[in-house]
Amino acid sequence: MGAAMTALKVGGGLLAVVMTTVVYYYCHLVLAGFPEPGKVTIIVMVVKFQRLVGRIYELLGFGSSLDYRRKSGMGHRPRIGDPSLLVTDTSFDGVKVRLYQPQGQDQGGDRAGLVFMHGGGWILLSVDIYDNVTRHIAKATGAVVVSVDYRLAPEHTFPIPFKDCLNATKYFLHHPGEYGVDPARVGVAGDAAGGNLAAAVALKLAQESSNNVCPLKLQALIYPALQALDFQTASYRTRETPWLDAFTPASHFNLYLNGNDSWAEKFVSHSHISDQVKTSRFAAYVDRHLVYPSLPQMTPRDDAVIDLPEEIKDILNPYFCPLMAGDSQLAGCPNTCILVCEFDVLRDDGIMYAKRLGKVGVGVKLEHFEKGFHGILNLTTKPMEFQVGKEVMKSLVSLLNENL
Ligand SMILES: *[C@@H]1O[C@H](CO)[C@@H](O)[C@H](O)[C@H]1NC(C)=O
Ligand SMILES: *[C@@H]1O[C@H](CO)[C@@H](O)[C@H](O)[C@H]1NC(C)=O
Ligand SMILES: *[C@@H]1O[C@H](CO)[C@@H](O)[C@H](O)[C@H]1NC(C)=O
Ligand SMILES: CC(=O)N[C@H]1CO[C@H](CO)[C@@H](O)[C@@H]1O
Repeated sequence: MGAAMTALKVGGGLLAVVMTTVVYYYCHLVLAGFPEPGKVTIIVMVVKFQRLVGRIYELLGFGSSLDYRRKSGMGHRPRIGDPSLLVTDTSFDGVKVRLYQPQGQDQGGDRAGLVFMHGGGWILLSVDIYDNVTRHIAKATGAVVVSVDYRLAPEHTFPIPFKDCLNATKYFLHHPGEYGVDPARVGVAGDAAGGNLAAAVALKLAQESSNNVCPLKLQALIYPALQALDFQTASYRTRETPWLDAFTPASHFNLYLNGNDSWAEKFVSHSHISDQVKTSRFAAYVDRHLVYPSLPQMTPRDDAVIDLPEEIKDILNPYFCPLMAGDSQLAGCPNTCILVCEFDVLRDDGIMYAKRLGKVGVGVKLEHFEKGFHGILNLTTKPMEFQVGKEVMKSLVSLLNENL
């Protein structure tokens, strides 16, 4: 009995080692083109393992795999004390926020302010997980940073997360004195889904203000997700990564829209919109010509019928998908910095937005990171510290210092 048990344990252990080695080398092969493939491989393995456990968790009836992903590894990290920064959890107009106020060197009410929307596909992550990112930005720029704890989908669908971000930003713009902030130096920023929310807030504030002039000084968008019309852009087709394929953003956009992802397959196969919509001005807003100027430019039809099913009609709403804004609306946007990564299905969304904003006269800086990949902004800390992650963070900080 004892011997059998020992044999079983040794066998199991050996099997685990062999499987891990095989998976490691397999991932390594797939990831040949990536920077620092060894570390990327470990991330892929952790992500795949988490997804697998999530599925088992769901099968066993403990809850949804989303619950598991929210609870597990991506859970709450402890906050680190730091005398140079006053960190407060509070609320702005009923919206929960974490406020980072740099201490010392009193700037007499002249500080810049930055409202930050975190990434995570509108369904995951939190101000806690981004604590290091927002803390670092506040310290490196001397700006007062507001990290918005907006409510998440699928429990809270569009427009709730957007409205939370909008309300928090407006409150900050209306009470700058309380935080020593110069109201003329306030910007918004965000990564991935947070970039979508930041861009939507900037569009909305420009629309609401007089003469279409945005009260914000800057929008800084890091690999933002900006459209749900075309999941077959060049980057969607050729820049999938093991942790972000085309299906994932399609699914997340759907969860944000309707609280379920029953349309996601159709989004990916481009069968969610009719041939009419494919010839409309909305399709021209995501024309590949914007990314590859050598491709012919699409001429939209004025009479194209916009026959979207009720359930998904908001994919044309610019506050849901900022790339769907018309040129006159885009012209009201504040100065813009967009950071995109080569290994990212969302690369072209960012490039298209930069090109369209530039065409209507908005000041735009577009930075493209050859070795960057999606999610790199929060991979700057040991043990998962990437050179390119540090470069993206460094660029973001200098862009904020120069433009805010
Ligand atoms: C956001 O602001 C609007 C208008 O002031 C208000 O009606 C709404 O309740 C606010 N939402 C939250 C979550 O505070
Ligand atoms: C998904 O959400 C939409 C909009 O709320 C609803 O009409 C539809 O029935 C839902 N589909 C599923 C499969 O739950
Ligand atoms: C980093 O952020 C991205 C979203 O931009 C998210 O998908 C990823 O899970 C995050 N990684 C960690 C370790 O929090
Ligand atoms: C304590 C900690 O995690 N610090 C890291 C936070 O992120 C910055 C860059 O974004 C790193 O330089 C720090 O080491």
